[in-house]
Amino acid sequence: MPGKHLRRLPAALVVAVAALALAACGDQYPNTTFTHLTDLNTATDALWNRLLLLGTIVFVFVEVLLLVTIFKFRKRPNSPAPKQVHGHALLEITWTAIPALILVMIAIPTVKTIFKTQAKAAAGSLQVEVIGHQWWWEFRYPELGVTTANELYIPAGRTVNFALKTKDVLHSFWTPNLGGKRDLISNKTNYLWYTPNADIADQVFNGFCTEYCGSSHANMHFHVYTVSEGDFGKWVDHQKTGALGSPIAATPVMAASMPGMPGMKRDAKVAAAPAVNTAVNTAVNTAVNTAVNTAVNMAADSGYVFPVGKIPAHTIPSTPLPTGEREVKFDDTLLPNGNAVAGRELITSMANLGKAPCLTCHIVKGEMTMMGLTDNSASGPNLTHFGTRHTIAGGIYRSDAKILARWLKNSRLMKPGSIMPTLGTGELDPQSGKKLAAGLDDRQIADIVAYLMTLK
Ligand code: HEC
Ligand SMILES: [Cu+2]
Repeated sequence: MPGKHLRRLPAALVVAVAALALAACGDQYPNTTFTHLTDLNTATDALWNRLLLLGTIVFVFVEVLLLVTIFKFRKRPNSPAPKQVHGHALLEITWTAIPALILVMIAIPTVKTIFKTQAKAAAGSLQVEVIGHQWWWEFRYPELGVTTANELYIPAGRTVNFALKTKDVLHSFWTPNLGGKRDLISNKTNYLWYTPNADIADQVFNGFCTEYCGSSHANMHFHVYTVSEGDFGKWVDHQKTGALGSPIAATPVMAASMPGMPGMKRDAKVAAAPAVNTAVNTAVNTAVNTAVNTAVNMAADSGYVFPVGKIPAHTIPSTPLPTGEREVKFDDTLLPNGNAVAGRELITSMANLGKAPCLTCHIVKGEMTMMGLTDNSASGPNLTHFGTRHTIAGGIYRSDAKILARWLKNSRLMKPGSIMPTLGTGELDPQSGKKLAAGLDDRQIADIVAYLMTLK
């Protein structure tokens, strides 16, 4: 009986609406964008509220009118033809004018907000270059000589101006809690700025790529740490120095403009690198090894690092180690005995050993073997202060020895599409379908892990 079902409809509707309203009351939305944590999100939220209110008024008005019309003027037996309104000038002007007025009421706050948030950032803002890579984020502070990856430090209370660029395809930069999102477009710089509220120091926020960019798009996260001005200063002072234990004092990072063909520049320099390496290596190795040893042994002064204890659970990467076909097997008992000095030797001599040298793709500022390479020529994350970062691989894994060892052995199983090659001996490279004949064994990887962890 259709009538019986119809009578139940209003009750079902009430239940559905109530369920929806209740669902909105939960606070299970740690990545919500409806916050007032920055000026940008405050403005966006105010606009959203205004449009939602206007939209709701229009919706209710139109629906009520519609229902009234349907019921009141429905066809009855013997009812005469209704009065026709075709050509009724007043009516037509009215129903054109009212929507126009509503659109004006929507347009004014929208355009105002667009102009406000698209204007140039205030002079004196902190400049940060955001460079998208498949599939990780590079963050540069050109005025401060700092380059880092996947973890962004910004001082609470100061406006930060992001210059958004990409090294390859389109990406999009979004920290829902703080603001965004804006695209990173090839051969063009986009800008985005916001001011984290002064009272949100010591917090961590999730960031995401929100423009499909290839096989590991979903694995392209980052984290934002809002810190006090004082802590930010300490962090910068340390990050701009060379790696701990390195023989070279801090050298200013090349002002970070993106060269058109970074790959070509790198290749030329890499070709010249081995000769330089051998000459300088011999000269400084002893000194460096002593220094690295010292760095390993002493409680290293790594400036300010965001304290682990203050990182909320929802911002800690929880990607499990791959299992089944994608599992990377590693002898974890080797890790506690990894030798940092041997690891460093290995990294700096891999070119000579005929293996894929880490330093063709990575910068460790202050290492002698890095001479001639600039930040702009690196195609992988800057590792100078790798040990001060809490996450790796586009923020999808925690940085710990077990995970790192498997990453070095076969990153392509750990992250689909990874540009970093498979490096473990006998490992299957899922991209070429071939097993790697000459690579690193577990012992060597354990040593490299130990070295990387000293890069505080
Ligand atoms: C062909 C270039 C290339 C070579 C060679 C290479 N890497 Fe990488 N490496 C990358 C890229 C690209 C990433 C970023 C991958 C991602 O997150 O998707 C990466 C990521 C990493 C990371 C994680 C860094 C972070 O902050 O997320 C570490 C550590 C690392 N590489 C160490 C090494 C070591 C050690 C070697 C040599 C044994 C090496 N890499 C060789 C390109 C390279
Ligand atoms: Cu993406």
